[in-house]
Amino acid sequence: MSMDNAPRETPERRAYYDRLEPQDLSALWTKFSTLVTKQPKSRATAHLWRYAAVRDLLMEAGELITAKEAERRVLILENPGLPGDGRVTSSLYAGLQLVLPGEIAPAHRHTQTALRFVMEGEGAHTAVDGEKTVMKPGDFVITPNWAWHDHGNDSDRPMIWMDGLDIPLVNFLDASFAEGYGADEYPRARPAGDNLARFGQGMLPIGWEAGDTRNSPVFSYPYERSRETLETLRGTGEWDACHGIKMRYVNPANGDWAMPTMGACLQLLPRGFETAAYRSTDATVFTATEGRGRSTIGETVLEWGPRDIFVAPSWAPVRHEADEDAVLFSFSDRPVQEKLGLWREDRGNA
Ligand code: GTQ
Repeated sequence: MSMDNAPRETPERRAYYDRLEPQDLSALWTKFSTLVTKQPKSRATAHLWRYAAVRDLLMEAGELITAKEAERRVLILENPGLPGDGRVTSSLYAGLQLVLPGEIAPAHRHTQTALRFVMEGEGAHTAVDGEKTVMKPGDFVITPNWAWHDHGNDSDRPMIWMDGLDIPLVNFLDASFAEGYGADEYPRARPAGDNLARFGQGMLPIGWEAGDTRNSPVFSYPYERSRETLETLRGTGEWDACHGIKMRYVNPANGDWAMPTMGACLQLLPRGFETAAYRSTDATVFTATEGRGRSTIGETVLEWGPRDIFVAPSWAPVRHEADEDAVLFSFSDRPVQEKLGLWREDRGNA
């Protein structure tokens, strides 16, 4: 038998296979090459969601249901190759969440980890274990698993952010627990911005005992700072052929990714830059915060502008071209794959 082809089926073998099924058995040699593939064969496809189109539908949802009744008023970005599954990649979930002025999405917690990437609006907040963080476009905010969180909007404009969660991964492991707090807001524990002051300034409180460092003690990474970082590094001219200038959001307690199950990055592609083809085993969700360009993912060419969201499946070659200075936010399950010794990349000759 070869890795690629199942052994020939004979009438005797067929009759035998038919007798296995009622006994809840099957013969490995008939499905070896689909169970143990020579390389990743994702059902997920490359796809792009136009922000304007999703936004229109999300605003319609704003008239259909309150954030409170919905618990979370979100339109899920479903990968066309995984229809109906609530998945943007095989392991991850993404959605766009709307909180209207005056609304509260009530406090709850779950074993799924969440990230937020702010698309639109300013002045609304998310609270993690009773500490508010006020959000602006481009801010990256994390909600560690099992942390209480509620969202509120005291501003006078709609607030929309992208949610990324490890829902499919946690459900695959049958490890989902969730509970409501029983009140709209979890009691205020610390002043807004406390986490950033304590842990996000290149300093740590003296005598601080890290304890469980799987999640970053910083849960808000303001765009202003990340964007400035990219701009400062632009001056070095040290462009990576596959990534331009690309930074990952870090857990300052241990240098690891900010969350154990999802890794997030921000990258700058200057006007006219074309990246070399790159592939890796972590299927990745991208959104542009600034600029326009196109990404060729396998055979699919996706034209993107600000706030459009697109996804690249595992192991599909990705090339980005920037028509204007462009900034891409991205997230994937890379931290999980790295921990398990599964993560691979292929930089071609770059
Ligand atoms: O904000 O807690 O998009 O629990 C999906 C599930 C957001 C949230 C989602 C959630 C949340």
